[in-house]
Parts: sequence; C-alpha cells; structure tokens
Amino acid sequence: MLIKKAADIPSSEITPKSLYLDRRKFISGATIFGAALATGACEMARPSQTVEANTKLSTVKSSFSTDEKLTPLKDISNYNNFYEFSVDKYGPADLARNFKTSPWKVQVTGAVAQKKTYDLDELMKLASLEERIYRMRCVEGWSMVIPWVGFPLSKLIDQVQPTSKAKYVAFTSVYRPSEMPGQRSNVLDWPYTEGLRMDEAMNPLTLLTFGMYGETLPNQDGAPVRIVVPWKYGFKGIKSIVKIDFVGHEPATAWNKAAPNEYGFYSNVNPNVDHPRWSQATERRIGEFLKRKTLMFNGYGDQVASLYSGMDLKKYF
Ligand SMILES: Nc1nc2c(c(=O)[nH]1)N[C@H]1C(S)=C(S)[C@@H](COP(=O)(O)O)O[C@H]1N2
Ligand SMILES: [Mo]
Repeated sequence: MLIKKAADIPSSEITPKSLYLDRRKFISGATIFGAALATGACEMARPSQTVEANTKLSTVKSSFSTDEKLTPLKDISNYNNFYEFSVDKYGPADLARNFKTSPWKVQVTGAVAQKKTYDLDELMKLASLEERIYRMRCVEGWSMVIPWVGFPLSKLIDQVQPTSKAKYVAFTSVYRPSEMPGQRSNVLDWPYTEGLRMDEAMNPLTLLTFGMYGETLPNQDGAPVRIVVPWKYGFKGIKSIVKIDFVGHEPATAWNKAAPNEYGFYSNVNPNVDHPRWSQATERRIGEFLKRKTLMFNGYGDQVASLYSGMDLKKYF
C-alpha cells in the first residue's frame, strides 16, 4: 500500500491560538474528525489543523535535497500565500480547514497523445514518491526550507506523451467560491493559473507535490496536489491543481495578468533584477533575524541556468 493513516499527530505541531477563537467554526470543523470525537476529545485536545494532512506517505530520499535547516511545520503551515482563502498570510490555515480535497480529479489535456482525467490516488501512484528538501523563496522577500513529498512532473509528462505542438504547460487551480472565501472578491482573476515552458516542466527539479514533512499536504499549502519549482519565485508553485493543459503558446498567468510590470512569466529567482517596488537582493529566512543574500536561481543554477542561456533575464523577468 502506498499510503496509510497516521497513528498520531506530530508533537511538534502546536495549535495556533487563532483556532480556539471561533467556537462555532471549531465545532463544524470537528465533525469531520469523527475519530477524534469518538475518543472523547474536548476542544483543548482537538488535533491541530494538520490533521487534514495526517495521511503518511512512504518516500525515498532525493539527491536534489538541500541539507539546510528545515523550517518548522508550524511555520510553513501557518504563514501562507493562498489568496483563494485570504490575502492575510495567517488566514489560510484556519479558513482552509473545511476545504474538501477528496474526491479530487486532475484533467490532463491539450497537445498530448494520452488525454486523461486522473483520480488523485491514481496520479500519486504514477511514480515513487520522493522527499525533496527545497529552498522556497517568495517574491515578497521571505524564504523557507521545506521537505516536500512528490515526484518529478516529467514522470506524468512521459505518461501522457506530448505532441510536437506542446510548447508550454498551463496549470489551473480549483475554482470553488463556496469553500474559498477569497474567490468571492476580485483580488485576482479566478481561477489561479500558472505555466511553465516545456523544458522547465521537464526539468528534474520540477516537482508534482502531494505532501510535506512525510504526510499529505495541509490544505493551506495547496492540497491535494500542487507544483513546486524551486528556482522560481513561490507564486509559480500553483496550489490545488485541477487541470494541466499542454499548449502551443505562453499561457496567461494569474499574477502576470494582475500586474504585468511586476510579475513576469519566467519569475526566476534573481537577486540582480529588482521588483519595481523593492529589491530582490536579500531575503529573510523564516525563523532567522538577519537577512541573507538571495542566490541566483535560488541556488539551483547548476541544474537550470542552461535553460536560459542567451536569454536577457532582465527582459524575461
Ligand atoms: N492557487 C494558488 N496557488 C498559489 C498561491 C495562491 O494564492 N493561489 N500563492 C503562491 C505564492 S505567492 C507562494 S509564495 C506559494 C506559497 O506556498 P506555501 O503557502 O505552501 O508556502 O504558493 C503559491 N501558489
Ligand atoms: Mo509568494
């Protein structure tokens, strides 16, 4: 069996105070955790929101992992950009608690020989799951080190066999305003979309991601499936994907549509190209006081610099 239920909740996880504040919400959220209630759990004993992530995943280690200090799970899962839920980074952990991630289907379509709609289980079984410890650099200037669980997107691409017309891959997040309060406002043009050039999508670093810290993704981190592209700014890592479309032209992307002069299609981490409103030369690693220097391609230049040889990265930012 690929997956089994976790026996317990990691002791490292501490329920944030905000989760105690809304009792009504707590009760409705708790009804889905029948097991916890059956054991007579009271409010204080309620598992933290990572209970949604309590499916353990068996993984193999990856040589692509950094050995830098991991960002604690409680920080990764309580400081999120997920505008479908909230523009406040402390918001999604609470607001995504009742987001329904099962059943889940991902439609793979466009210029491929094998168009197919995958059930999540089926998608997860396409290749062995790896633990990949990657740096993640948000365009806003903070960074984390995250032990993701997934497999290279190239494994899926090989399976569906793109035709010669496939030049880019376009990704679409779920659109479900009934469960995603942020989608009831126009802060972005919903659904969230992202894209990669075919060679970027095929690069072994590009991870189709199902989990972190050895378990399925917390809802606020993009459950049940997202993309992680560690040499690009965090927003390229589109969450809660329902569609993967192989296309002939550079696809429109959510942040590029919202502010084309600020967020380019490529969005490679580049300390030499400032955002129009701030420098990108340094970053704050969550949990650290002093800022660090941001590395070209977020430190992944050996693996990806050749993808951009001859390109003016100031123009194609
Ligand atoms: N669908 C969707 N995907 C998204 C976002 C979003 O708002 N919606 N935010 C992006 C941004 S700006 C970042 S930095 C990362 C954050 O991922 P994390 O919360 O798991 O750290 O997700 C990216 N993927
Ligand atoms: Mo971000």
